[in-house]
Amino acid sequence: MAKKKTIDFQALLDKVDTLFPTYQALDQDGNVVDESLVPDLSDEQLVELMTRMVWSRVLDQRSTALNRQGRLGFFAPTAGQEASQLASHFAFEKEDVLLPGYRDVPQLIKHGLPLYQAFLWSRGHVVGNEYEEDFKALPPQIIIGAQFVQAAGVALGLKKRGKKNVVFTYTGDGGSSQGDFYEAINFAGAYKANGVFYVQNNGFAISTPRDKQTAATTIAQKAVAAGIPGIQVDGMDPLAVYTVSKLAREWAANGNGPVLIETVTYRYGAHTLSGDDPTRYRSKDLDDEWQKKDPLIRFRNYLEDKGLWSEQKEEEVMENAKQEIKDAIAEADKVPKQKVSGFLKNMFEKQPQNIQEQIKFYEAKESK
Ligand SMILES: Cc1ncc(C[n+]2csc(CCOP(=O)(O)OP(=O)(O)O)c2C)c(N)n1
Ligand SMILES: [Mg+2]
Repeated sequence: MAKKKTIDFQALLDKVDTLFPTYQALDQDGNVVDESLVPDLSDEQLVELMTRMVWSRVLDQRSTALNRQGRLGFFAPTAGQEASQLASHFAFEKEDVLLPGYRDVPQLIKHGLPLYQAFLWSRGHVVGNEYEEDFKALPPQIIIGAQFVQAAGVALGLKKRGKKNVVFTYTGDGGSSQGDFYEAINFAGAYKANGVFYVQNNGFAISTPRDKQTAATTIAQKAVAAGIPGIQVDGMDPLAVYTVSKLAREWAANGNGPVLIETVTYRYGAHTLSGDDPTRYRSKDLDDEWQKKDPLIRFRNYLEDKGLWSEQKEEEVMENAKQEIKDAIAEADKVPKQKVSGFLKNMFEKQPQNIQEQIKFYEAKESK
């Protein structure tokens, strides 16, 4: 009698785990641990990247204060995620299309959205969503994962037009459980569309921990079912995030199809400032452990060793950022209060008859 087949299911799982190592260039003290992941950036570019990350930390602090003063509306804190957000964005071109989530406002501003408009978006003011024709981005998506499906469509459009540009989009660990996430990477994979898809794994979807989100050891491995490459990168390491992003962009721009990148990161603050209290689901020990991995600490150490950064330089960057934010809030305050007619006008390129009627109706009302 033939010997019956046995299957070592545990070995199947263990094998998958070996395929998705975490890419890291700098350890938490800023020492190079993998020279092959250190990008060829000029001194000026390295300083620019650090400047953007410090700027983002200041924006986070000031936005929190402004929110508490009632001068901003919706705000999703970003501190801790600077490498994941700004070092990834740094790898893309102006002509690449950004589809951000609600926490990705720093990338959107660095892609070209004027800061005062970002503040108006936070206040729910329609002028925050009025983009210049040639600005390659959509407003931040609040529906979890929805931007992934839109990104798949944009990516296919770029491909069909023969563009060497890509779309890049971000969701979170929670977003990676949504149907939209799977549908998007599957579709983009099938059509080899020009997309780079990020999952910023900050360990929590509001209060739901990562281990309740999926049994998969990494989120990067979810790429396998879509037939596309998936990479897990240390999301607190700006150099590794940049290098992986740059290579992924090149791969996708050259028509090889999309890439999924998981950045392993942490948000220090609350989920949003609309009533979340992280002390109810996170321990201080966990917070402390992640603070030691801070992307600013390790990049500061790295740059100081090269003689490219100093306390004085950082002070200067922080002061400039504070002034820029102050000016942008003043500019946002000058924008007239929004009107219903303004909302309606922003809806369609060519207004259908019923919308035209409604605009007329509200304009008459608003002029009284
Ligand atoms: C379709 C949908 N379901 C639920 C929500 C409510 N919601 C807002 S944020 C969030 C958690 C998202 O977590 P994650 O994807 O990890 O992103 P993070 O906020 O951690 O950056 C949920 C469930 C939503 N906005 N959209
Ligand atoms: Mg999350």
